Amino acid sequence: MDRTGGSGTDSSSNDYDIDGGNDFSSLSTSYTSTKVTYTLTFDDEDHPDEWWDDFWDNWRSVQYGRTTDIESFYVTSAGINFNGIWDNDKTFAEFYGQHGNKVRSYSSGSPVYISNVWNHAMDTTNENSGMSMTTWTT
Ligand SMILES: [Ca+2]
Ligand SMILES: [Ca+2]
Ligand SMILES: [Ca+2]
Ligand SMILES: [Ca+2]
Repeated sequence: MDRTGGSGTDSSSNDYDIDGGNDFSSLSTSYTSTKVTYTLTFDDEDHPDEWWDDFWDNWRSVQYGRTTDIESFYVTSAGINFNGIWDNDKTFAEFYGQHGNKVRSYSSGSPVYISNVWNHAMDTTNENSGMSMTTWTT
């Protein structure tokens, strides 16, 4: 799921006003004998507050030389590993981007919710049942 722009309030009563242009753009997969890594690229990352979004986009341009957002998770026999990008069970418009650590059990076809929080923090459960969703299948 991703906000393609627009404003509203999430299920934790956090307001958001997203400028958009932050679509999920590509998925790459890499394999080792014990691990499959999924790397997702988004056109942008949009903070729920427009002022902070401009500030953050500028900072990311300087720091990373890009405004695209790249996140990854991986699957091993232990499960699906969201270390560094787990949503901490927060909802979309939480002020601070979330970077929790979590391993979830995995079964083939498990959905991954890739925009539970605006910074593309994710989980295998949806934190934003009141919001519209876009689904991709691989
Ligand atoms: Ca944007
Ligand atoms: Ca942005
Ligand atoms: Ca969660
Ligand atoms: Ca991000």
